[in-house]
Amino acid sequence: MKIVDAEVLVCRPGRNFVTLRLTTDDGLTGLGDATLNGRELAVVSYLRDHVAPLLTGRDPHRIEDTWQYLYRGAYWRRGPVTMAAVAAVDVALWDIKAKVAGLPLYQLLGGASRDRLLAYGHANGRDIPELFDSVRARLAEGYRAIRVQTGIPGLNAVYGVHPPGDAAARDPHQRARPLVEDWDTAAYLRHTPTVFEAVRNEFGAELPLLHDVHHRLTPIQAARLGRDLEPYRLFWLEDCTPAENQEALRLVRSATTTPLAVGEVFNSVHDYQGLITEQLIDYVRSAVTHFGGVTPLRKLLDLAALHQIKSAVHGPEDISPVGMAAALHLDLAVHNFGIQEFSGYSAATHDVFRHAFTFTDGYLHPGEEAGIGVELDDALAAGHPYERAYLPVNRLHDGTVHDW
Ligand code: GCO
Ligand code: MG
Repeated sequence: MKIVDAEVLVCRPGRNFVTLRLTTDDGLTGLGDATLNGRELAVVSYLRDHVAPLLTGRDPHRIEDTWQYLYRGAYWRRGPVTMAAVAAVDVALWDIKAKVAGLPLYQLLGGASRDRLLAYGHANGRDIPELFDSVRARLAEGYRAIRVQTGIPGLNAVYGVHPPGDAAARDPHQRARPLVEDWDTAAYLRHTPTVFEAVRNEFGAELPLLHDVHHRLTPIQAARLGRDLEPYRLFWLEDCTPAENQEALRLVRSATTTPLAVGEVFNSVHDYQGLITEQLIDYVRSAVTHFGGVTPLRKLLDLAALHQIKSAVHGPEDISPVGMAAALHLDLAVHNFGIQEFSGYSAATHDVFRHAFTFTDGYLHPGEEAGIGVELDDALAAGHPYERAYLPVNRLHDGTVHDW
């Protein structure tokens, strides 16, 4: 069997997605997600101009060799663009191999280690009443674990918070020009514990609550927040400080028992090294799409398992259904599954990407279709052309750019 075609499809059914489709000489196809929110066309070029010419003629069954060939053969290793492109190839090859075997991908990864996958969804509100309505809406949709993000008194636009029902504002992650959000760490640190006290008083002690700090605190500020949130028993505090500085997590870890989740912006096991071996985190957040594919993410999760660290694969709406499906197959197979983020998709996205995975009663399952269980409808995709879009930027009151 040989790869005879590698095509990169870009569409925007509500938000931009980049999809690689590989075709073999006997007509089998495999899909891979190459979406990098805000820098999509960089990955398109990496695939079209540099990788695709190397794939035609290769044996699609040689997944590990192809991964090593693309990783080591490029010379310039790692980074979000490179690893999103490599991931798309990796997942497309696993899709093909599973289709040849006539099995859902998880069966090739060791079979099911569980019956279903606990999901978490996003609740947010500009204020507490709006937040409560959003939590109730997620509970009504079946979610059994909920990420909580709120507005902050004195700030106009904050990560993860958008007016209910406002379609344009609902998508701050995809704007024609970067939306400028504002930030005040002191106000955030004062306000956030009061939010979780209110949520616990309203929704009880058992509901798993997650919170994403989104890289914004210094180590000591993150330590303070982790300690202040201990009474509310969070499921985790995510990206509490920019984790390129791995020393920072050592300080935070020594100060608080609030569980820590890190890694959605990481694209290599080397980004995690000390965090895992020194047990400084509790969940690893990388997505199949941004970590180079199923092949390396499985290896990362096996390393994490040695340190009782669990998976929590990144799954917002900018991970396409192709990347989501690949994650669910891996989630089902590994022993140290933790939780799966699932924000859901627009109706147009569900139409363009027909998928076998399901979300029922708060749990996900990849389905039993051979391969990863996703097909892309080219005709429908063509009706949703790419439009350049940017993630927001974050500024302090004095205008200084801050981490978003
Ligand atoms: C999350 C992430 C997202 C990112 C987005 C960037 O935890 O889901 O932080 O909200 O901001 O994926 O493209
Ligand atoms: Mg996050």
